[in-house]
Amino acid sequence: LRDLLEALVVVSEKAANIARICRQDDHLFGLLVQEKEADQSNPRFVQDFKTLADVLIQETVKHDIGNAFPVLRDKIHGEEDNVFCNTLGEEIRVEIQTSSEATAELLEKVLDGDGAAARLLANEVHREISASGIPEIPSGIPAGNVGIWIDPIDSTAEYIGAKETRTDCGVSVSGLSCVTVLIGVYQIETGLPILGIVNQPFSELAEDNRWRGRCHWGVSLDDLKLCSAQPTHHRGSKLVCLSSSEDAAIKEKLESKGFRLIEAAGAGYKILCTITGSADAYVLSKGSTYKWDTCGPQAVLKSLGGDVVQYSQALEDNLISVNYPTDYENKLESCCNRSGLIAYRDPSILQDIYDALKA
Ligand code: 2IP
Ligand code: CA
Ligand code: CA
Repeated sequence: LRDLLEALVVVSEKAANIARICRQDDHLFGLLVQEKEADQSNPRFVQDFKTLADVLIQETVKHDIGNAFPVLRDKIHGEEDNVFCNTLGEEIRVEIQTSSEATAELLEKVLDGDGAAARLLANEVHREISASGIPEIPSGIPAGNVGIWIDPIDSTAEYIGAKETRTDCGVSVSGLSCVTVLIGVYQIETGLPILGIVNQPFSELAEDNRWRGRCHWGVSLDDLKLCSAQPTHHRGSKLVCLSSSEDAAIKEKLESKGFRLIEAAGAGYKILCTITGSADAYVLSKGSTYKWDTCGPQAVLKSLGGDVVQYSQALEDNLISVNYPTDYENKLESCCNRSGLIAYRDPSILQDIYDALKA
């Protein structure tokens, strides 16, 4: 399990590098924000560079983890599909090759002959990275095996739009800090997450005007709980993160019971705030998140004694963890966390939340 954790931390760092370079390299950034008119662009090539960045990150995770752990190769799932269909109806499959040159060659085909962009991206995909601070873990990968969910970029809208809005309590409402790379490992037997990575590529803007990231991980398998994060308990009012699309009635109920509410972008980011202690909980009454949004961050919360439970069940005094089935036919339908969710770190907050919501 230690080797898997290390490999996932490393590949999440690669993912964060790809996300950062697409914003910090002038040439790639130009591609990222351009609005292509359909008739101007070459229909043979990928229309939309941001989708390529997403897919490339996901394929990098699949490639590196699949190579290091061949038994997991068929069990790695992600939000994105790696087959693009251009307007001529031709399929282009993005797959990581064995060398940087070969990956660049493939990317160049997808990128309308843009060799410079292809080489920059391929360099990051094949860069050697190491991780530090990964502890010994006295446990193997569970028998009966595991599955993996990847959200290569959560908060794509913030990744492109990036209007920084911070609050006085350390939670960002919008902007690059809401972008996360999410990787979660769940145990097939129980359907529950056991290992998770939440990598925040744009955690702080350093003096050299380059972004630095932060990587959080957690392991929660039976009694074994290990976490990279040291939650800092924030003082004052009980703080709950919500989606900007949350119902007014729910906001009113929480506010009337003394909760302070913050509408922050990104499902992964809202759980991250709950992990770090910037917030106490994330409440979502709707089915607007998916398995790839929650698997990684839920594992980290579990490693700290928290969890992500189903909202509608919780209101009936039924604590059911969000869980991860292995069969899914219609991806969007069966991967949806349909019952909404409540993410918390400290279980004692749950009662207050129920009391407010049921009032
Ligand atoms: C989205 C993204 C949105 C979030 C939604 C996620 O993922 O994180 O911000 O909505 O739940 O699925 P909200 O910000 O209202 O919580 P993606 O960017 O990967 O589509
Ligand atoms: Ca997402
Ligand atoms: Ca995404």
